[in-house]
Amino acid sequence: MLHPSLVSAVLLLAGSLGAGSTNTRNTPVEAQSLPHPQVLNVGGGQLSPDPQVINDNFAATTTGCPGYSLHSLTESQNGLTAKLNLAGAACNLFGTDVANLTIQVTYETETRLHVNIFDTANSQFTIPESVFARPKASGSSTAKNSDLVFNYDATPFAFWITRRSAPHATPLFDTRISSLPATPIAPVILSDNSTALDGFPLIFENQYLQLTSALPLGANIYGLGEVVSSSGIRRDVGTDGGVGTIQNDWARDIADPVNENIYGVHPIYMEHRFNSTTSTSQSHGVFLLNPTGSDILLLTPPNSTVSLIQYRILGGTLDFYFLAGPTPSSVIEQYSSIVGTPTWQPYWGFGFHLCRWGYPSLAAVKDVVARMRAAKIPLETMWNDIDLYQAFRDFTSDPVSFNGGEVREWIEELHKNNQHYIPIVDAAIAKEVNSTDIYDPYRKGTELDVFIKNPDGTEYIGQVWPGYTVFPDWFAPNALAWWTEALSNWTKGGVEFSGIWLDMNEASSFCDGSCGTGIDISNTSTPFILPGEPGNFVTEYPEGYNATISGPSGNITVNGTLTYGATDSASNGLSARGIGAGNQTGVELNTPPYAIHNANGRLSNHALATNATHAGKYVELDTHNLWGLMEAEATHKALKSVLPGQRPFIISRSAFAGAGKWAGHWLGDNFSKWEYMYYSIQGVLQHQMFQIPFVGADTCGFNDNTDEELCNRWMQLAAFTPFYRNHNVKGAISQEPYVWDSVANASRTAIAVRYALLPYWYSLFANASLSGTPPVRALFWEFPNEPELFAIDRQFLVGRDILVTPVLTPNVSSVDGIFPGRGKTIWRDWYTHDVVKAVSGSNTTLAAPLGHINVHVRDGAALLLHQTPAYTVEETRQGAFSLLVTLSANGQAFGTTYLDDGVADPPGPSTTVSVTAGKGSVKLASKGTFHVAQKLAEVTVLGVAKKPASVSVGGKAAKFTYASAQEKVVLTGLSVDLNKGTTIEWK
Ligand code: MIG
Repeated sequence: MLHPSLVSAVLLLAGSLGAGSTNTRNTPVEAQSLPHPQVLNVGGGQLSPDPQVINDNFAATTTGCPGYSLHSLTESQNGLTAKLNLAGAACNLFGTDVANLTIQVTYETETRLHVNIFDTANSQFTIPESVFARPKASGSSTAKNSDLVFNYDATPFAFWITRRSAPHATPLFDTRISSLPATPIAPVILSDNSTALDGFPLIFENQYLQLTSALPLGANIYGLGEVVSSSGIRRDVGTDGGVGTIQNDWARDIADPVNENIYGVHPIYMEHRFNSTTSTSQSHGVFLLNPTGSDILLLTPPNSTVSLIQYRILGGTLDFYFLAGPTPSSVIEQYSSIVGTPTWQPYWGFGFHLCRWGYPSLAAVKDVVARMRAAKIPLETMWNDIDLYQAFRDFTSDPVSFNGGEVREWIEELHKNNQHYIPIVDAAIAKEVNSTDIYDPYRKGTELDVFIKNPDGTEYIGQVWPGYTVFPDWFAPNALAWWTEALSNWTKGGVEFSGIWLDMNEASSFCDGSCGTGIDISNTSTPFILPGEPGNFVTEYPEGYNATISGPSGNITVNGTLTYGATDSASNGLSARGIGAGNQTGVELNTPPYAIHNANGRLSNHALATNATHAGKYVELDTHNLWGLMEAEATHKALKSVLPGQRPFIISRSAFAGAGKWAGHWLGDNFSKWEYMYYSIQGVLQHQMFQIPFVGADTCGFNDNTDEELCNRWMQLAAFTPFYRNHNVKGAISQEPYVWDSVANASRTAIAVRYALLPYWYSLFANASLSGTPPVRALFWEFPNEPELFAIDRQFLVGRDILVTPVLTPNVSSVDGIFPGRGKTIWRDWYTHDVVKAVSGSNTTLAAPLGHINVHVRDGAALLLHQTPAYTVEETRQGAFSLLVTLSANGQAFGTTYLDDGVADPPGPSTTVSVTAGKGSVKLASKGTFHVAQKLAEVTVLGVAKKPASVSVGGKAAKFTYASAQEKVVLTGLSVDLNKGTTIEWK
C-alpha cells in the first residue's frame, strides 16, 4: 500500500541559498550558488554546448537536396498509394536522407483527406495507436465525392490540394511553390540564385523533414500553438521578405513569454479565405500528426505573390490531414473527428474556482473559504497548490500545516455545502533520499517499473520541487495501475478531491540530464529562490499602477472611484512499428543536427534529456511532446476508477493534440498585467480550435502583484471564459475577490450572469463533446464574410448568442467594440435589454464603468436560464428556469438547451428543450428521458413591436407586462413543466 510517509528528508529552505541575488521577476530564479554537486549527467547523455546554433541560413544547402520522384502508383476508389524515391544524390542536410518513401492518400470522409508520407521501412517514429487512435476512414468516401482533391507532379514530386468545387482556384495547400520569384527569401531561407522550386524540395531525412507550401499572400492563418502571439489570433505571415511566425513545437515549462514555445503542442492551423468580389469566404484546416519537435514558419518572400508555410521537423513522418470546412466552425468540428471530441465536464466545473500558491496552512485556506461566503461571492471549488504537500512530494499532505484528518473533515464539510476541492499533482516523483526514507509512490513505482530510464537501463533522475526525482513513464505497462493506486490512496488518506490539477508535465526538470545518477541525493533543496523569499520578492505591479496615489489598491480607491490619470495510459498494445530513434542507428539523440527554435536552447534544457528512454523502446526525443497528453489520459482513467460514475475533472498544463479528450487546460503562468488579460482571450480561442475548449487564464494574473482595477476587470472578463479560476503566485499580494470591495461587487455581478447562463454554457459544452462545435467563438467564426472581424480578439462570442466586450486597459470608463452583422443583426444589452445603436462594420463606443462588463445578446436567440443564481452551482440548479427570447427583425428565434444530471460518466439520460419563436408565438418542445424537475417560471420576449392585447400560455390567458422602450413582454409566476413543453402566444 502506498501510504506516503516521509521519514528523514530534511527540507532546506531555498531562501537560505543564493543570498544577495535580486530579481524583480518573481518567477523562480536560479539561485546564485547551488549546493548541488556538478552535474554528472551519467547515463543522461552528453549534452551539447549551449546554446546550439540555429541553422537558419541553409537554402543554399537545401538547393542541393534532390527531392523525390513518384512511381509504382496504385489507385483505388478511396485514394492512392505510391513509392517516392530520392531523385538524386543524398544531400544529408541534417541527418541521412531516406531513399525510399511511401505516400498514402486516403479520402477518409467527404471533408477529410489524409496524406501520409512515411519511410517505407517504417522505422521513423509514429505515435502508437494506443496513444493516439487515428480516425477511421468512412469507407463510403471516395476520390469522386470528396470535397477535396489530391493532385501531384511525379518528378520532382510535389502535391497540391484543391476543392472539387473550384479546381482552378488557388490550391488550399501547394508544395510546388511555382509562383515564387527567383529572388532569395531573407532572412530565414537565404541567398542563392536557385529557382524557387529548387529551394523547396521535399526533404525526408531520419532527423530532419522539411515541407513547404504556398499560401495566398498575407493569408488569414489561425491556430498553431500553444503560443502567446504578438499578432493576436491571426498569425503573422510576414511581409515582403520577412518571417512573421516561427512556431516552435517543443513543450516547455516557462512563464508565458510572447512568440515562444510554451506548454502545449498543437500542429493544426485553419486558413480563412475571403473572396472580395463575391463577398464570400471558405475555411479549411491542415493538421500534421507528428509530435516530434519542430518549427513551423510563416513567411513571405521578397516581392512575392505568395506567402509560405514551412514545416521543419526533427523526425517522424509527414502525416497530414486536410479538412474541407468550409466554415470556420466546421473546420474545428472536423478536427475533432481526428483528435476526438472534448471530455464531458461536470456541471459544477463551470462554477468559480479559487486557488493560490502560498497558502501556508489549512487554517488559512479555511479562512479564505469563510471570507468568500461572508462576502457572498460564490465559491464552487477551493484549490491547493504544492503548499499542501509534505516536502513537495506528490500524494502527500503536510502533517503539521495540512493535517490529514483535518483536511478530510474540512473537505467533507465543503462537500456538504455543495463545494469541491482540487489539489495539484506534479509530474515528477520524489526519489527516496536514503534507505530510511520511505516514500511509497516511489517505492511502489520502482517495484512496478514505471519510471523513465537512462539509456543504460538505470533510473533517470532529474530534479524538481522535492529535490531529486524520477518521472512516470506512461509507456510502461504498469503506469496506469500504479498511478491509480497512488491517487486512490491519497483520497483515502483524507485528500478527498473532486478533480486533479496537473502541473510541470512538459515534463519539467530543473537540472541537466540525469543529474542525480551516481551522487548523494540527500540535499532536497530547490535550485531556485521561491517567489516571496529574500532575493525574489514580488515587486512588480500592473502597467500604470501608482502606489503613491492609491497604495495597495492600485489605481483606484476601494469604493471604485477612479483616481488615477484623466480618465491508455498507452501502456498496452504498443505498436512495434515506427519506434523511431529508440530503435534507429546513427541518430544524434542529444543534439539533433537541425536545432529547432526552442527558446530554451538545448532540447533537454529545463526538461528531460532527449536520450531518456521509455518502456525500453522509445526515446524522449520522439515522445517529449506527448508526456502531458499521456499523463492526462492516465489521470482521466484513474479518476474514473477512484470516483466511479463521475466525470473526471482535470486541468493540465501541457497538452498535445487530442488532450481535450481527457482534460481541460489553463493558460499557465501569466502576469498580472493588462497585456496578459488581453492575451487570455486569444488563448481561450486557440484552445477552442485545438479541441480543448475547457480553458481559462489565471484570473487577476499569476506572476507579479495585481491591483484592484485589473483584478476587477479580470474577474468580470473571466466569468465569460470556460474555466474560471483566480490563481496567484507565492509571495504576491492577496487577490481573492473579497480583498477589495469593488472587486467583490464586480465578481458578484459577473458570477450572477455566469450562473444564470449555466444551462447555455452546459449546452455549448454538450455540443462540443458530441460534435466538436467550439463553445467560445471568434467573431468571424459566426460572421465569416466580414473581413473587419478577421483579426478581432479583444471581443469574443460565447456560443452563437452572447457577445462579450471587456475592458482591457486601465483607467477608462468606456470601451470600443464592433457589433458583427453589418447592421443587419440586432444586438441587445444583456442588462437593460436596450437595442444597441451600433455602427455598421466598425467600432461603437460603449459605457464601461468599473464593475460593468458589456454583454450583448444576438437576435434570434432563445436562452434557457437559471432564474436565480445562488451561492453554488447545485443550489442554482435547484431553482426555477427563466427564458429569454430575442426576436430577429423578421420576428423569429430559436434555441436548444441540453439538460442532464451534470455528473454521470458516461452521460446518462438527457433532455433537449427546443424553443422556436415566430409569428406571435414561442413554442417549447422537449425530447429525451431526463426528468427536468425545475419549472419554467418566467419568460421574457424582446422584439414584440406592439403591446399585445392578450398573451396566453398553453392556451390559458396569462398576465404580462410590456415595456415599449425594449419592445419587451414579460411573463412571471409561471410553472411550466419543461418535460412537456407548451406554447406561448400573443395577439
Ligand atoms: O514553477 O506549483 O504553473 O500554477 O502555482 C512553479 C507552483 C510551479 C507552476 C504552475 C503554477 C503553480 C506553481 N507551478
